[in-house]
Amino acid sequence: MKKLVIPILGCFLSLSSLAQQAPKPYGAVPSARQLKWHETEVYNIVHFTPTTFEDKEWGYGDANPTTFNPTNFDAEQIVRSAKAGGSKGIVFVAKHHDGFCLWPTKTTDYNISKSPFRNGKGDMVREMMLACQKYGMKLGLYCSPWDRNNAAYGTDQYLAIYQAQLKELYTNYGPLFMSWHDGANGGDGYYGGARESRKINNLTYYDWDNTWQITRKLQPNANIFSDVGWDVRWVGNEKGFANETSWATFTPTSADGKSKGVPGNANDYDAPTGTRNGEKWIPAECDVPLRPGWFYHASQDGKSKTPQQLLELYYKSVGRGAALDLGLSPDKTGQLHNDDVVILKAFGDILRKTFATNLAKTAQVSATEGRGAAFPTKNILDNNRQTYWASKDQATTPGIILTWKTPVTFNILSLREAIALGQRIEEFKLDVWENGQWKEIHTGTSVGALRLVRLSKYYSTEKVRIRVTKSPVAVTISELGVYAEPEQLVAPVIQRNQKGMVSIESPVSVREIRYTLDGSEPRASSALYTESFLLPQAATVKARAFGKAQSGPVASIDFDIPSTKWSIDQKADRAIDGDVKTIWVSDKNEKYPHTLTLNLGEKMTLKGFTYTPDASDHRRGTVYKYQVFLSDDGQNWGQAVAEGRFDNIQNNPLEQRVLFKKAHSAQYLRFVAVEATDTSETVANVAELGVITK
Ligand code: FUL
Ligand code: CA
Repeated sequence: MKKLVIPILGCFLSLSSLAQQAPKPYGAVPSARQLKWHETEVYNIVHFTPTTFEDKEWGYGDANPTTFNPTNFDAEQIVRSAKAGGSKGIVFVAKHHDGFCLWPTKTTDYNISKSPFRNGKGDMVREMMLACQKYGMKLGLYCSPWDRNNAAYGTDQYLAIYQAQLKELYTNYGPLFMSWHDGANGGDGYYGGARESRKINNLTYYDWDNTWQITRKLQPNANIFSDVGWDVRWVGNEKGFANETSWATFTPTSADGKSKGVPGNANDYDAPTGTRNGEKWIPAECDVPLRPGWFYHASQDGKSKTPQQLLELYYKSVGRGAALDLGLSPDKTGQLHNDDVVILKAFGDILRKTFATNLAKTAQVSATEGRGAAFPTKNILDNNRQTYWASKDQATTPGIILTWKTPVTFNILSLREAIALGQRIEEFKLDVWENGQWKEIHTGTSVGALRLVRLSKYYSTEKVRIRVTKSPVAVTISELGVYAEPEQLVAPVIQRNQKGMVSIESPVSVREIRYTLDGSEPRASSALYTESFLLPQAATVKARAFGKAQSGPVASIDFDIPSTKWSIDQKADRAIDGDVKTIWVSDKNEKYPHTLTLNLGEKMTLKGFTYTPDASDHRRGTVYKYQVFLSDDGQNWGQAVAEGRFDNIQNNPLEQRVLFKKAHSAQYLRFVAVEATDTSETVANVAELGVITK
């Protein structure tokens, strides 16, 4: 071994004799590929296919390729906006469930060359790749295993087609940082004109063991994302966050629930937390769309998450050692809606401002039970995740103290472990110096790649102490930060109760809130909100907070007629009380179908209906197949005026808006829940049932 020689007090000592050994790795550790992925933290999945032009979430696979005609597609606008939003990569959906390939593939005619885009000469995957290269962003690709267009889907022939698509994508578009695979649904589709339901076994049909070897061979640095691994696991929900305690280690459970392994079943009980001392290093990715759906819908304009909501998701995903994969959806022009561009920029600005100044760098740093000169405290402030401070072996409760000459004001603490040596810390406490003594202000758990503590208020202090209180082995800390977030104006929360009273409130204190009822943007001259008011008719309420020099983001809610005069059977008042948090659940002793009959109190012209499912964590009975009937008298019912399925409702439990083929006049509406997303489920849930009259 080559010995480094450094002069100390005039004599020469070899560093290797001074240096302590590095701590032994603990448990499962990340691969080099995963270590790179951990540095990505925020990236964006982009959905843009014929499904955008059909205004759907899941294309059936029968859209004519000529409908795919973006007038102004601009990969650079998308990538630039993503980057402004703090993102370091794009996962481009090269093929979604509808089967339409956005590159000129040899595997199927159902591809971009048959569309008017760039006169049939276009290759959108390539344009995305070039834009990513230009802006220094990583590229990943998602090619949906479920293909609702392909005639071979469900048969043995399809696997070869799918694998050939992966080979094309992994060969022609440069190095990828991720190969992204979703839950691989099977079910009804066009299938070359068959229009039938084809069920497959998600765990065996795609032969993942061999299919993923294609990624390993052609893209050795691409992290394989799927429900449970190999490299990155789904966090188990599409809400965008991991649990407060979140381990990067994971032991997936197999399909039958009896053994362990990948591929295995995604289950939302384990995935958000991971497994302490799990068999493999498989950190979580939290995917969530910026807008309510993964695809663009004009009806969802104004409903994008606000920069402040994104910030909360950031702290609950990236700040818990996971990644945030934020969905972006270009509109029919082929660009992101300007509202989304503005939101991303504002979100990115807050992140940049917050993390620009690490107050810890101006502190004097001391530590207890350190491992010696080879692992100095300065390693936690050098912006290098590989260098770290460590405690002695056996020292599992060390502390780090930061001291400033004059008090600093902060609300964020950031900690990283040297994860190449495994995830070690189980619990730590944060203290501030107040009135001549330590005051404990926070207890945290798992750290791993990153733990961000966002305190509920700002603290001013001249001393901060971090105490590790539980770890099975010696502790490592690779980076430490103390930050202050800039103060913000937040979108107000608009609500209307069953009596028709609208209230508008800001989650943080603001000078004033102004609102409009005509769909226009609230300005400094719009109506000032002082107290709740009656809104007996359908209207769009928009509201925004105004600060000293600037205004906040706009909150917008499209209210239809209020439910003041309505009544409903089955004791289902919770389904019409205007509150999505109160849920009606059908009688446990009854089986599907479940029926609710709504009396609107008077005859009116109905254009459609809405169903809002329970969105809570451990919900049961999300309705998938439905029928709707209308009646004048509650006795005579004609044929169904609407029937179908709520696309992707299980993973993304949003309000579903269904328009009838034509408007009907009626006083009674009957909602029939035909089947749940889980076909073995017996109960149905309804958070809200409503009508569309506007
Ligand atoms: C899910 C899909 O079913 C959605 O349509 C979307 O692509 C989301 C990112 O993954 O599994
Ligand atoms: Ca370091």
